Amino acid sequence: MDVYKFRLDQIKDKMQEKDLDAVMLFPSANLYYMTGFETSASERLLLAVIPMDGEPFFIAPKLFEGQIRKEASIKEIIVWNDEENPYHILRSVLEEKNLTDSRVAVDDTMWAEQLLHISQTITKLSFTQLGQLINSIREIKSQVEIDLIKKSSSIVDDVIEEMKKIIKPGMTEIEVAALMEYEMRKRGSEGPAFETIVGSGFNGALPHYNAGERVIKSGEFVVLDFGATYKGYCSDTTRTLCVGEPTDKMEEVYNIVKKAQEIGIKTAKPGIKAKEIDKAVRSYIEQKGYGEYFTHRTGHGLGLQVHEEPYISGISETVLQPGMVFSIEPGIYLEGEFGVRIEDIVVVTEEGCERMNKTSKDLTVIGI
Ligand SMILES: [Mn+2]
Repeated sequence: MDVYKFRLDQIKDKMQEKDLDAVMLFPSANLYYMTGFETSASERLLLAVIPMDGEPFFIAPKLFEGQIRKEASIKEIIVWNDEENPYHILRSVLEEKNLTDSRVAVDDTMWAEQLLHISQTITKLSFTQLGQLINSIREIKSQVEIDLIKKSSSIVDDVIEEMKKIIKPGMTEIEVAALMEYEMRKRGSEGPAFETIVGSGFNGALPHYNAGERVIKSGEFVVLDFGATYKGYCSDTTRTLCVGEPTDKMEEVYNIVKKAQEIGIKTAKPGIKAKEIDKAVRSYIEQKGYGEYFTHRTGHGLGLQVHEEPYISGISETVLQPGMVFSIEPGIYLEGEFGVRIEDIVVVTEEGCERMNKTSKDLTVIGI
């Protein structure tokens, strides 16, 4: 069956459960997932509306008409031009379709400005968040989606191998990030899935640091955390490479993180709760005396977005099922000294889980 027809049926089942009359999608991963049309959000109102009864339709600026016709699974497109008021047009379309007095689930990332305009123009609509309803569909990946995430992951794996040869003391973090992004695109990626992290020395102890002008020195760790997008699907991996020889402490911390990450992978299997992975990983790090330096959850789901359901945290009651894709990425961060993080993406299988990243996790000395 056509993938978009299948997804439409799935979302309609959920809409029925929640007693919704329509779903309104804004330019987002959800819009791409449901229609095959991808664009970034802008000040021009562009929506896909999925009514419970009747056919879905787009309301879109004239300049997008051709692209939507080419890419989207939805055939009805109501266009507006730059001289018109799109909210008035939306109101008359909803009147025509008998939808002005209805319960609508809206995309979580819809701009407040646009949602407020809609609610002020069509006053009888009542709104709820689409969030969990569509996430519960998106968190189980199809084989086609799994293959795309694997391809995206193989791109970043290759880039790590490349960087092992390229990174030398004296380069800045930004230079390294630029080369990583170039190498990703060279391998077919549309662009980075998020801002590339190159954290050298003490910057590696800041988990969400990006990349700066700091010069990489010998005897330091450099944390590379980055992802590609491939046909919309993200990858996300972290390797901590050692430029020059590590100290005993660096080696000790590295091996604790590596072991903890492997424990996470061994724990992941269908039927357990996501929090059990976090617990297994965290208890090992605690037992080694570094518990207070592991300051974030163990992982996050990934697909069209780099962070999505299921989240692998100490409070996540989500029961793992085959087809769920997420990261396992413990870290230890010693402020002012250095940080270590190791991250793989895994997919839950019938028996356990499969790693999508294949690059070595052994302590690797480079740049000499
Ligand atoms: Mn990650």
